[in-house]
Amino acid sequence: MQEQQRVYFLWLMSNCIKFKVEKIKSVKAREILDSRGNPTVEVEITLDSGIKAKSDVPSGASTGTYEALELRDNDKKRYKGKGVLNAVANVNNVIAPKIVGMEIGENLDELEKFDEMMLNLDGTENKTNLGANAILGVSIAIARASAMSLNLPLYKYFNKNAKILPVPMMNILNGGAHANWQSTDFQEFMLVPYGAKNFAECLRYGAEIYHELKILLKSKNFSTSVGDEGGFVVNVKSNEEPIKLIINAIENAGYEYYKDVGISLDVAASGFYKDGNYELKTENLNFSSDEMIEKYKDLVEKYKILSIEDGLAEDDWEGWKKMNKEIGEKTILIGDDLFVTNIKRLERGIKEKSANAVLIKLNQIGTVSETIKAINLTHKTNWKTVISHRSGETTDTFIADFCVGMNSKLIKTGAPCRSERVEKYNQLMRIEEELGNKGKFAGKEAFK
Ligand code: 2PG
Ligand code: MG
Repeated sequence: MQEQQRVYFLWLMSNCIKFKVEKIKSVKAREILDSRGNPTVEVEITLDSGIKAKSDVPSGASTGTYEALELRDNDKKRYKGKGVLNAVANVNNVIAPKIVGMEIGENLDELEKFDEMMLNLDGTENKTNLGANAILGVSIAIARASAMSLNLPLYKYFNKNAKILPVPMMNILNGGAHANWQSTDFQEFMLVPYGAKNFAECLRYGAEIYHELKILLKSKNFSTSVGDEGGFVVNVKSNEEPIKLIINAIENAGYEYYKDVGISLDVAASGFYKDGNYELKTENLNFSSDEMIEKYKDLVEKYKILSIEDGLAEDDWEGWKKMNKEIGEKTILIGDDLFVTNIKRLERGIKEKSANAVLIKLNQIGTVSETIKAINLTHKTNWKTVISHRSGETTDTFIADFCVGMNSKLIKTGAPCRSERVEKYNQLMRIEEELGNKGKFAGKEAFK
């Protein structure tokens, strides 16, 4: 064959392969363990071409009441009832037979078709038949398989022009349910190194401060053991003390508080909301909604807290409205348990002006497509999104790519410690490297 013909032939072949629509050859789910040693669902999809895409589903501890159902076996003889063999069987026996042989999608509309099919198969509002853990495992694996078959990095599957690297909120002091209620009532004290020049530097700031904090805690005879998200669990006497410790560590690491690195909080207030009041055990206080708002006003004034997540409980709609009116101009108010990534709750929040940002967790709603709708609505409203991990995680890095692909300027995925947390940050560094000059670190813009 002439050289020219040979080149043409090879070009033709490679394009035929590229444009050939692939079919799903097999779908296999299995039970694996998450970072807390609890079972979770893993789904593996194989395409005709031999491409294999895997996804591992995360799991929360301080879960919102209105989240889609995470199906557990409740068989007390296995994993204290936490097994997920039923969810696994739902993938293998109910979902797989429907989707094996189907063409894999090339765009998000086609992913939505798969998701809708699973929603119909389930037939309930909260995914109580098949389980959100079963459905989400398949949904993510399909998205990943589609990206692989298109030969695209995962973030580009969501948006070919994606270029924003998010600012991480790193949870370096763990309280609430993530520390077995042995520390603060507030659940998360997060470092936000938004003054760095790029993502990799941002991560360096965070890790350096994390290590300074460890030295500081040791010098004050505090424990340096870590909680579910890799942050330290410290036996302090108030919910304010960790803020002071973190500022100290920031300065010890050679950074300027607020200019280089700020602080964000996830109070996770639903966890200590009892009979209409907020029970702050660390401080021996029982606060009304109004008193909580006063407390936040004070903290925002004193420390210029960048954002407060779940400052009030998931059913305290009146309180949220008031809180947003009083401090929504001064800080970012993020709804997590309040919205549970659910369009219906989000629409109510937008109407009532309850907050100005939304925490996005795929497994709260249970499909990639529904999550995308929640993000799009939030951005359309000019509210911010924070893409989030769960306290029970695996080394699956889907949310890193998803965050970049969805143009979200903020991500929270734990401390710069423990592989299941760090892997997401490492993936963001890889994406930053790949984007090169085209990449843009969100930096302080993320909070404007
Ligand atoms: C939260 C999350 C993640 P969990 O409350 O924001 O940090 O915790 O996964 O336990 O709900
Ligand atoms: Mg939260």
